[in-house]
Amino acid sequence: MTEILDTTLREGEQTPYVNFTIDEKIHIARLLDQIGVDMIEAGDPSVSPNVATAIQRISALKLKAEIVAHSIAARSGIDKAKACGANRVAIFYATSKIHLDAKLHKTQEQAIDIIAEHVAYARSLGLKVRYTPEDATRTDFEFLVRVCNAAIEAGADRISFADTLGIMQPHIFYERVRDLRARLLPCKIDLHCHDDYGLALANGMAGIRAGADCIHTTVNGMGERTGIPDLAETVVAFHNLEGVEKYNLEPLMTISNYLENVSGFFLAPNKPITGQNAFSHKSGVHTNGILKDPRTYEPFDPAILGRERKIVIDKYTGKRAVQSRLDEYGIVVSEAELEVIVTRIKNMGDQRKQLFDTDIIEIAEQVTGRELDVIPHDINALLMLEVESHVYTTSVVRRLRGFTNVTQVYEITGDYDISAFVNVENMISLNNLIEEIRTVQGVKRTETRMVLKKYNGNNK
Ligand code: HCA
Ligand code: CU
Repeated sequence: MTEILDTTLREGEQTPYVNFTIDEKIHIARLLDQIGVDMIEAGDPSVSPNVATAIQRISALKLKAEIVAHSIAARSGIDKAKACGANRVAIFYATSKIHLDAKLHKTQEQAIDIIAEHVAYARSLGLKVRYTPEDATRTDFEFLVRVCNAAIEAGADRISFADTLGIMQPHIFYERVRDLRARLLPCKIDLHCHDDYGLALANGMAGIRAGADCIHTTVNGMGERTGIPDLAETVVAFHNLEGVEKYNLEPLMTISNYLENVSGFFLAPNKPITGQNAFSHKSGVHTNGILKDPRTYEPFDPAILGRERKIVIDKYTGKRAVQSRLDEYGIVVSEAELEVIVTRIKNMGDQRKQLFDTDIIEIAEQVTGRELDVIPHDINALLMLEVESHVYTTSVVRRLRGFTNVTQVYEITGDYDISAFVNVENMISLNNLIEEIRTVQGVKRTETRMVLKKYNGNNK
């Protein structure tokens, strides 16, 4: 049965400019446990006292997942892993010629001794041990087999076959994993595939086919350079394509969004599974198919992720898509009117990049000559803002007061630091205002609440 080790908290925190707080790490670990990942690599305790504390706190949660601490081959690191209460230590030591010569200044024989000694030491402390030959895919294969078997003999029950530089291709990786499986003493094989050529998940899936047991992931594919396989892509690919049903798909969007918020590392719109456009359809041919039967252009139902499909209206749009959008607003038009509306939309789309629903309704109003009062005007909304911990709340307040549409600003206690009342003409202005406020330096997170009805207090 395929296993997943998620290393958002270790490899993911190696993403340039990303650091998590201890509380954020705990929240991430809980969400990972809800998804049901088999192992959580919680950090390398030698990196900093906070990393060590986070591992300790996560270990104390007694989650279902096994908690792994990463460590270089040094007794001090292994001792820290033990002190954190981790179930397992993952000891890494590079094995490729270039790493041994240029970085570690060790011979192959010295490396074997160091690895076996530290694996045995960790075992003597009662820790389960994974050994990772870093840069394994550029390591002489015969040496790789020797070094891994030495680690297994010393007590490691897992080997992480690390494609540290992401240089593998699925067919080659398949053969390597198959050969490694055949030559290793009994152990589980993890696959740690970097995504430098965009092949990480494909390599991982090929490796699982070849007999490996576990694939490493991070939320949103974070990690050194271009990262490693994305958790959501991995879970959904294994679920839909390989029939692996043991993971809970529902929190995948939540954890992806949470990571975007706390890391400031945002997804490209075309990112598979979790990207904004993953279930958006644009051309007339596609949207027409989707409206008749979504299976025409959707590889799977977005509802399995709690997502909805979206039909983009612009110059590529066909009649059926426009009609369905007008239906959503309860606007009924004749076939002749619809044709004119579509022509105007196409003309407008030729000139402008993005069409909003208000534009479409405005066109429908012009064409039908009827007033279609479906879009709310004069909107009041309450914006809740969380401020970055290192930024003064008052400096954000000052900036907010500079926006003409912001009518009142309050510093508050609780989950958010500031609430602001805004008054805008329509939804587009509200969207634009929120976008602008989000770019204010120090604003970490916003939540918008639309005012449905306003009442005055008794003394007003
Ligand atoms: C690194 C180490 C590692 C380790 C992978 C693992 C890699 O180079 O930062 O322990 O499974 O990519 O080799 O992330
Ligand atoms: Cu890595």
